[in-house]
Amino acid sequence: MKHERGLFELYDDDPERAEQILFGSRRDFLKFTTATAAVFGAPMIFARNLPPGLIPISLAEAGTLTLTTIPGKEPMIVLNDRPLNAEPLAHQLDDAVTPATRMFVRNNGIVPSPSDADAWRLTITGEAAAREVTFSIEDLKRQFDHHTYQLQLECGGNGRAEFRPPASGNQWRLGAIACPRWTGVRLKDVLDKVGTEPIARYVGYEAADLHLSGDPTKQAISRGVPMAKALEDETLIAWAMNDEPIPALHGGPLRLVAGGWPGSVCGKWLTRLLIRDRVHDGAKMGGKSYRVPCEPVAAGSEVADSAMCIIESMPVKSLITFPRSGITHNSSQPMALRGHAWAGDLAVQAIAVSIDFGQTWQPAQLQPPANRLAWQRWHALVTFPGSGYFEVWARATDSAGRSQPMVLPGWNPRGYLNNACHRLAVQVL
Ligand SMILES: Nc1nc2c(c(=O)[nH]1)N[C@H]1C(S)=C(S)[C@@H](COP(=O)(O)O)O[C@H]1N2
Ligand SMILES: [Mo]
Repeated sequence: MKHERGLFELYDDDPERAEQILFGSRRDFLKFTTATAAVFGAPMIFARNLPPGLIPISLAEAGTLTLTTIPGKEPMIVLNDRPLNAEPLAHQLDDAVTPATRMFVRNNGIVPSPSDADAWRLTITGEAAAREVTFSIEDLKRQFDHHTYQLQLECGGNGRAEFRPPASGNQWRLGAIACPRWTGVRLKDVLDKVGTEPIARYVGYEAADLHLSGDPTKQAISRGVPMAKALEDETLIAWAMNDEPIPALHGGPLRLVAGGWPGSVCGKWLTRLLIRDRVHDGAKMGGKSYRVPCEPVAAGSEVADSAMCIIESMPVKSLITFPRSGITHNSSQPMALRGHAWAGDLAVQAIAVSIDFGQTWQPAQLQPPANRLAWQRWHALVTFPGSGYFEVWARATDSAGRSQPMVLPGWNPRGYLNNACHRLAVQVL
């Protein structure tokens, strides 16, 4: 940890000195080595393409890989244990469908103790509800058609750790994304049955977790989605994840899932849905929470709350999930790569990879999604021109033609929406 912070600080304060330390007088030879990470004295064939000030990814990753075991999970990076917030490494996300054991956990409040699904109740109410109706999970299962979709869920703050100046909050790296299969009923079918007034504008959720202060009059989080998103086929009130009851850590026995938007709209431990006649004003809907400057601002700016807009669809993004960063590879063999790409409400149109710090790109093979709002698998084969230190970069483009930035996108006060290209360190022998 200490080493990483030191290196980032050095780059922030004095990039020229940082490069001097890393490369000495030869910019084509990475001379820095550490015992904890795959960093080595190695030539860099494409060194002239490495943008000045960009820290070689193997160094940015050095020393940060302390993994902790959480019940029901593979060892992960724990960012906070009160409340529990944890994320896997990129290579742990290699499954086409994310298993619970490898899914990140994001809690804002005190996690409720496991509850009896039979006793669980969900009440639909609000100023724009035609009436108030309370359902048991059994009622939902009996009264409505069941639907299963694979839906991506990414925390709005995924990638926050890279922002400079730093943004407060959990320092997510890359792993706050998952794409399990969810089963439940369509929110739209339930709203239809309850009845909504023409003034209906938003659906907000309330949940059973307590505010961190323990004060029962305060909510940990109560967000939601506008009617148009609520009425999409894929927006579910779900009781199952990957054909099992939703694990307690992930919001079981009942949660909302609206794929492609910040994960914070997907209320866990769902107790009430409010059909609102206005933009929902629950906890973490206002101020700087899950909101970004409506117009781009300079890094480090003060931004008035009135100039902040609610995040809706997440931006296009991708991960390299195989191989893992820091591996060694024999130069005589091509290297097989694979990963996922996703694009909020949109589909991914293309994905390309680069082994020369973005100078040239080669298209990867992209598969269609299992359904709308599910991430897409991609594969590529790259050949290295010799031995040394290389980085593999992946860049996806959405169906509207927007691509991932190669380095950090627009700074914002809370460090949301970092969709910069994923970079992998490879030592080629
Ligand atoms: N009730 C409740 N719902 C919640 C949260 C929470 O803290 N409480 N966190 C939200 C956030 S910010 C995210 S990113 C996702 C995380 O879902 P997961 O923990 O199942 O990965 O749940 C969302 N739903
Ligand atoms: Mo989140």
